[in-house]
Amino acid sequence: MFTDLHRPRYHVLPSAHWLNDPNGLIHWRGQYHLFYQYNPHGAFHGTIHWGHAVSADLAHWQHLPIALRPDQSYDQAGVWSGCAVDNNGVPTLLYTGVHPQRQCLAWSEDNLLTWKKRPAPVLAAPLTDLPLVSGTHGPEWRDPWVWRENETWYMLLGAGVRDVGGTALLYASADLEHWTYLNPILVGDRAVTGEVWECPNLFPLGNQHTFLFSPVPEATYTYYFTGTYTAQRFTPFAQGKADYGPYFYAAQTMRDDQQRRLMWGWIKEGRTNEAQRAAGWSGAMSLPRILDLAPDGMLRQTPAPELAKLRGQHWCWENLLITAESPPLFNSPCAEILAHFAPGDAHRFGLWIYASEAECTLIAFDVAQHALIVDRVHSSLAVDVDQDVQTVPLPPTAPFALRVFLDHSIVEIFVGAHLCFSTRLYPTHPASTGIRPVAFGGHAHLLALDLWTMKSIWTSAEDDSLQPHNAHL
Ligand code: DQQ
Repeated sequence: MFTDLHRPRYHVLPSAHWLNDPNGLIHWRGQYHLFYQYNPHGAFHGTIHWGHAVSADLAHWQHLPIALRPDQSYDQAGVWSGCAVDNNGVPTLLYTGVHPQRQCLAWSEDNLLTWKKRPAPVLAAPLTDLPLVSGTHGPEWRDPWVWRENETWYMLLGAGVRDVGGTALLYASADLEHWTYLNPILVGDRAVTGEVWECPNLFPLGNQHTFLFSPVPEATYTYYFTGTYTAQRFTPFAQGKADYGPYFYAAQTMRDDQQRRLMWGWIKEGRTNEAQRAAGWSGAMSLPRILDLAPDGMLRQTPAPELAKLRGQHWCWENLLITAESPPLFNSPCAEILAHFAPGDAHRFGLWIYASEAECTLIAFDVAQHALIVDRVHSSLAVDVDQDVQTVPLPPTAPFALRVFLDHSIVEIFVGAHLCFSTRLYPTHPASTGIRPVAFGGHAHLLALDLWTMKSIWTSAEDDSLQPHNAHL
């Protein structure tokens, strides 16, 4: 993979094969632990294990051995998603074993390196009278999200009420092992928010609660509600998507020792299954994002400030009048860009990225629509990658400012803290790396553009992403 133009350098991903959801996020004795759904046998979803990476500074990461394998009678088809809690000093994982889906528990006695599994699931049946949506192997109820209030543990499981909509079922326990069913905290409308909710997360944020869920069959976006959580029921008053690009799924959050609420999502691929298998790898974690709430209840997101440790050389430009003819400023597929614009008479302005004679992608503001435009129609000469134009209306207070993280095939765009848009780009030419400001139908002002080249997150000895794949066989 040394020569793989598309492989990210500063997003967490395994040395090869398949990654999906973030799992078991926990800050333990000064280290951030990031587990993830992992198939060590190929770049496709199957034989799901829990991979494990660790970071002391939220910027540089190290791979640790696989944490959980499908090795019990109750999880032999896969160790599906779940969370981590501190059970009176014992790091403890709750996850869904398949098939059928059952809620299971593992704990570590050696600082999260190896895990012991309880001989039997902690919850083998949903215990609810609600008619749950079922698949071929039984009810869909999974992805435990667990927290403690006073002396009681609570668990949410994603599920769906047949013909009604997605839901999150609430359970209680005194010891994490014996659970009683309480009620659904809310039930969605199937036509609006899907049949089944995966990966529920519920946490206090500001003076409200935020609820994250990832609905199927759409399986494309992580959604959020903000609202009140009282008497074990959640009442939403604001809602949105955690990321408006169609690749940020199954997000999970954690609180660190600075009391920050951090979120990661699974960045899916934007190319065919065959292309993923041919590449030998699929999926990556998003960058860590810090969450807070705007006064209107909308979720605000800021990339973790620790990411600045990955910055290399710095370049800046100021007060450029930009038009359709503006020349490229720089060439890089691995950079952070901070760009502040002011409108002129152009109807649309922004940046070309990954640009060459043959390929280019546009990230722009449309003035009349007050929208973010991401145009991937000419992103790649390959035929097996996603190509489209996405238009996302911006909140009225969003600035004409872009913070863009380019990491080869992954691009994460932040418009202020107001809106995130992640996308996937697979240019075919090594020369498709141009970064060029542009304005259409007139001019606009580029007040300032700061650019930093970005370094790899892996320490050199473990630089999986930069070593030939066969170094790990
Ligand atoms: N991925 C896991 C499930 C979860 C889904 C299986 C979400 O536990 O519901 O890999 O992407």
